[in-house]
Amino acid sequence: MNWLSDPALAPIAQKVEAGQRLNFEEGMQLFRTRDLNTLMRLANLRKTALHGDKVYFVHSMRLEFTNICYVGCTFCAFAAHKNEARAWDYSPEEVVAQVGRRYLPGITELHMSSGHHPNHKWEYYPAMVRALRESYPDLQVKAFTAAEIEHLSKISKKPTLDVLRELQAAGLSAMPGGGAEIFADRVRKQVAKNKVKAEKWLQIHSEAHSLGMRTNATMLYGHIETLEERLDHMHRLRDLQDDSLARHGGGFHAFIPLAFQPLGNTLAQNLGKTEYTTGLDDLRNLAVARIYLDNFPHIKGYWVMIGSELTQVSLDWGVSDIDGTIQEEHIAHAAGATSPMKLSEQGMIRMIQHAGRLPVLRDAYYNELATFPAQHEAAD
Ligand code: V47
Repeated sequence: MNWLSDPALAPIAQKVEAGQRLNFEEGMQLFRTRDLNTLMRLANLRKTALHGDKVYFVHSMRLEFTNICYVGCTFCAFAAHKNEARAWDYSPEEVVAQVGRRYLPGITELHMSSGHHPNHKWEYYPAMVRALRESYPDLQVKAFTAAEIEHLSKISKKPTLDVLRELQAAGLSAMPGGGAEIFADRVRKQVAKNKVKAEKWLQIHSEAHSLGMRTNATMLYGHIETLEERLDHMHRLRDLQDDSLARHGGGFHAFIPLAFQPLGNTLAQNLGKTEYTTGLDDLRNLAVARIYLDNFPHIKGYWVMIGSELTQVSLDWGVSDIDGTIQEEHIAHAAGATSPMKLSEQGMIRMIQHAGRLPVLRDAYYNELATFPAQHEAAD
């Protein structure tokens, strides 16, 4: 039986089945199609060709060392002025103490990103990484978005490559994918006009890749961007990944779509963007990413922003990684995320097993630490 209900998808399906790359127009057809069954099937095909039944997760901890930030991104509800009562700002010693407060045996990844603090000196940052590595030698520190790296370059008056090199020498393991937002100028001017430019964001990731550091890439969607602008964002990432793979033998681990959380930010207040993304838009976006970003090892379903129920469904839509247990998250929750603050390891295993997949516990480098085959068929 031929399940295809959109004839425009026939040549695209052939290409995906043959493992061939899609061009921009074909990517747009995937975004526009109403034949969501076929979109799901093709994304699942690509995901299965790469990873079989495996779905990855990490036992992790999140820490935002300060929420003080001068940048003023219009989607952000996390940033605070330093005189506000809700502002916080940890010294390197306090960062270590905060990690101690959240630490659980088995946690391997510490993911940190924060505001652009107006007063900290450059020395604060490598000192913090060093202090963490000394106190918790088994924790892999994945920290500092490309936007933060650019900020550190400005305050230290060092080129971004040197900033990365020195942070790596202090013990930085990998970089998260934040700060990418939407690369297209039209949108960037309205949502993040004082933040790192698209070209610089890409350059910084390229530099990290040249140092052998693996990074991630995000895309903040569901606000004022068009579907073309989403695909343009993915296209620029695909180009950079080609380059990094050719020149440095590796680059991005994962692409992570971030669903816009609409509360308490000026984008919501000034442009009336007060709605959460819809479930089908989230799934469609993940599926297009899985098919279009054919050189990315993983597409991440981020349960904090789309909820754990939809994240479980997304395992049929191209997702091969569901991030981590986290312990405490503040950026999305400040903007209205309705998910819990953390998940247990057991909860993540159950979510994956009950979707008929094989849970794989990984670390920040994607080393496989354990697998959890289901003992019996799940009834619920
Ligand atoms: O950089 C801020 C985004 C990012 C909102 O690399 C918002 O593994 C939606 O980068 N609605 C931080 N998004 C989170 C992030 C991330 C998350 C999960 C995994 C990884 C990874 C990285 O969150 C920020 C910004 O792009 N953001 N406010 C909001 N209202």
